[in-house]
Amino acid sequence: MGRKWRSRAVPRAVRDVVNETTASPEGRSFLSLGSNRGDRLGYLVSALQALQVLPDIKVVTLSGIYETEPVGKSDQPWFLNLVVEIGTSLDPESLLYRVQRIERDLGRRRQERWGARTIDVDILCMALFPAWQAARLTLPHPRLAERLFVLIPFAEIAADFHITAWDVPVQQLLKRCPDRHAVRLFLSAPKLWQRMREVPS
Ligand code: A4P
Ligand code: MG
Repeated sequence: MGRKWRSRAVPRAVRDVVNETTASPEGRSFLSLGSNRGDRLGYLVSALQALQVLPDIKVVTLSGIYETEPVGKSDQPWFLNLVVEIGTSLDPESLLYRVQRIERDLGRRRQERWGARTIDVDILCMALFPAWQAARLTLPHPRLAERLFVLIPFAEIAADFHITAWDVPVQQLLKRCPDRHAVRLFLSAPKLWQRMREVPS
């Protein structure tokens, strides 16, 4: 129904393994989070805490948080961005449903495309679903290779991760990326983990 597999279906055995442990390597998935309105750090921490408590998602690794110059629409505040590795047995559409629910709960209103937002959660790629094309979702995220605000935190946590659909590791995408917008470290990953422990969810 509008959904198209461009790769082989996931074998049952693999799915069973992933269901047993959402942190298994096969279930590796990556999300990009951004905020440029209000309490940017607070929104990111709240979104991460909301992900952490979902039963079918395990937060595995966090990048640091980067402060980044806006791309696409320049007359808006700078963003805070990070990339998160999760383990999950969810299919892409179910994961999108979960992350959009978190966006809504944190007050995100879809107004202007590329405009300021309290929280944006994009799915970058999912190892079990290397290529996905549907009305509501494209994987890998079609603009991920064009953006330093994604590739710098992505390479921090998974430089060797191979994007199967494009046959290239993340570090190569970063080397080739023509983007020149500014990206600077705002909060290191250890400090972010500490912050998540301190802030009540
Ligand atoms: N959608 C399709 N594929 C995906 C995917 N892989 N992950 C659909 C998530 N969503 C996906 O997204 C619009 C629709 O895309 C969704 O309803 C979903 O069905 P949105 O989040 O509602 O709107 P958006 O974010 O304004 O649009 P879009 O196209 O996702 O924009 P981007 O590419 O996310 O860019 N500059 C800096 N420095 N940092 C940023 O974080 N973000 C943007 C938004 C622009 N400039 C930025 C940043
Ligand atoms: Mg988005």
